[in-house]
Amino acid sequence: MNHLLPISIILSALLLSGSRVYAEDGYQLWLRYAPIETPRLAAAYRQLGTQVSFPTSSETLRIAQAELVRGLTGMTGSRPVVAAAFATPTLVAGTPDGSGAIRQLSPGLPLEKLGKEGFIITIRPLAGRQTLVVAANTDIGVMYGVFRLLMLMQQGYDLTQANITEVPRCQLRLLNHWDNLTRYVERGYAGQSIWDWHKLPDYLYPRYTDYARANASIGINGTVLTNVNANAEVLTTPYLQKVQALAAIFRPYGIKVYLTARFSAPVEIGGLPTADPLDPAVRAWWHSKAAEIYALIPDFGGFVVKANSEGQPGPQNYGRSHAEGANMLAEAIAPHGGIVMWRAFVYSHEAPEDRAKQAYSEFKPLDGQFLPNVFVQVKNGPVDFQPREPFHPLFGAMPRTPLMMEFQITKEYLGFATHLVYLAPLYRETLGADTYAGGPGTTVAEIVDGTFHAYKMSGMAGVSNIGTDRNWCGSHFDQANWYAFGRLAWDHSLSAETVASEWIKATFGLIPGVNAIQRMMMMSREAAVQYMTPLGLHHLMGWGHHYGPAPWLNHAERPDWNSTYYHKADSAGIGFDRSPAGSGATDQYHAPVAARWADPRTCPENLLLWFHHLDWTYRMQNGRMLWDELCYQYSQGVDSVRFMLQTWEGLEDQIDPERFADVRTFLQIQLQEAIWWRSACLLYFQQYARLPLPAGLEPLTGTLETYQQQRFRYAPGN
Ligand code: GCW
Repeated sequence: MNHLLPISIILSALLLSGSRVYAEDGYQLWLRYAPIETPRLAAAYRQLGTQVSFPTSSETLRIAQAELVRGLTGMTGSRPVVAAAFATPTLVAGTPDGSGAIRQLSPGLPLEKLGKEGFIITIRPLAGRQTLVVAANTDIGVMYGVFRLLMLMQQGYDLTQANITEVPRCQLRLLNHWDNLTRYVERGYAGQSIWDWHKLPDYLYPRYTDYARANASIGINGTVLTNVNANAEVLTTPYLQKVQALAAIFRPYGIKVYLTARFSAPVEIGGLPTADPLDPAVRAWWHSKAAEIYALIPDFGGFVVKANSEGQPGPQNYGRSHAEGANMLAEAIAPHGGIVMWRAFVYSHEAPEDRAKQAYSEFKPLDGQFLPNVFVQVKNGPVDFQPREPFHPLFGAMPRTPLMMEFQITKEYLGFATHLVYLAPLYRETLGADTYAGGPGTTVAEIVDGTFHAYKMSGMAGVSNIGTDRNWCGSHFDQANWYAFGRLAWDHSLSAETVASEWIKATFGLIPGVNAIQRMMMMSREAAVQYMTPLGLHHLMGWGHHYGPAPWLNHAERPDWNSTYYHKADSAGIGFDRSPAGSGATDQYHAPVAARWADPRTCPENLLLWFHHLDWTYRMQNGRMLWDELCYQYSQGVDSVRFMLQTWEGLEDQIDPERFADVRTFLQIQLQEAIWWRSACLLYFQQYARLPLPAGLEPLTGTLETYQQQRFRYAPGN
């Protein structure tokens, strides 16, 4: 038959299907602006677009206005009518300086509370009618307000009641890309680096703009382009010109660029014999490097530095302290308004001290020695982005040094891209933890946002999960983690549930399954903890790539890269004794926390084996012995994934086929891998426990030997 026929059929099918012409491939993220299917709401939103007063005197305002037009058109099906001013507007947006209407309304608006980035979305009478107002002190604030307004519309929010004032709680809300100049992303599971260094600065992918837009929509205001395992070459002139091109794209979106500074750069690209921070030639080199950077990028944000950690060079190579190293860089960029984010993720080859204690031991004595434009950037927990860790003891221990929170968005230790693990519960758990730094109720969040110690600077960084994959993050649900990081950096008091529900509605629409998806997301992190590392276990993953279980790992080149270092399972029991009788890590916490965690009876059971080595027959609070409880926990983790898969399968008629199928396949992979984790870990621990699996639990599959023989040389991200 005629081979052209199928093509014409396909074409007309595409034309007829209207908005369904484009497959839902995830590229649009949470900014889909799909048609609102509730007629009443769509009509109300359409009405808002009748006369929009929105003057645009800057690129930022042009972007904000275009976003409003795009959003309203998408959601209501009709294009709003926009001009600098209408006599009787339905919606007004702007600043008191730029918009006559806002100026007129401003005596009644709490603009003084908004600072440089906050905004108001409210209803005010204007020219005899109730008008929706988006107001801010700055153009960036207006842009944030517009993004928020459109997000609320995607939630089906009733704007007739709108009375919203938002101000970010942290000043700096940054993504940290662990992207190499080769485009390989360390711990990246979403393709290559989106920075195509070779084609920069001449060729600019549209994706760079889309990236800026997505970040701005959730309030992210800075991006560190390069890996903390740094390459000095990014500081050479040709690369700085490439960075300049990206900075120009990001600027109108309120996003500054930052780079990682390799401490040995003066030697590697500067031709100096040393990088000693106290050497005058080294200091002069960094001063002139800073001047060069700021001549190209006047609003350059500053440097992130990983020094004397995992083989990276640093001041200690020259017998100098972290403070001396950080201050040398800080001095070079202070005249230009830049900052230094000096990472506290240090642990030494030589030091026999418990790895969980080393950052505190190193940095606590340096409190007060850093220049005012230095942050110490601290991971959420003291080891390394594990599925569950206690909060890092430095939070609450450095009253004179602003601490920046570092979360990981990419899921290095949480199953990579194929496991559905929603991270807001993890972020919230850390942020909500009580440090007791100022008595009960001094949360990590209040330390980080600067309120408790009256820090002059505050910030949160998230290690990005973004790459060249069409869906940006390697999986549809991983987009929720990027979204959640941004939302919580903006407002850490938001609940994980709220953030999930916002994201679901924007991503999948106002479908009946919103609650079911929210439930899956909310249980997913605990599920991963249970099938990987329950009861405070940690660092049981494969060597190097960190893929899959390897509790047997005991031959890595450093003791603290071995799983056995962390679980210490033997015939007498399991767990790392960090009580005062053991490594004493509990002593790094404020007294009430230290006392509670030092005693297995009062230590939260979800951290039990983080802090204690206990007999296999130790009695848990529910009366089970430890071995049995471990078996139940692993089993519960697998069951939760089964439940998540079933839940998703029940949503087939509510989700577009492309995304439905992708997610289902990934959940099937997650289930297989959860079963693998459970069997491999329990078979391994059973050798020491010498106890049977409790009756009624499903049998373990496979043999320990075959699990131990598996190799994954090319697992991603390493
Ligand atoms: O979690 C570990 C990772 C390393 C990473 C390091 C760090 C960038 O396995 O890949 O290096 O942390 O945070 O510096």
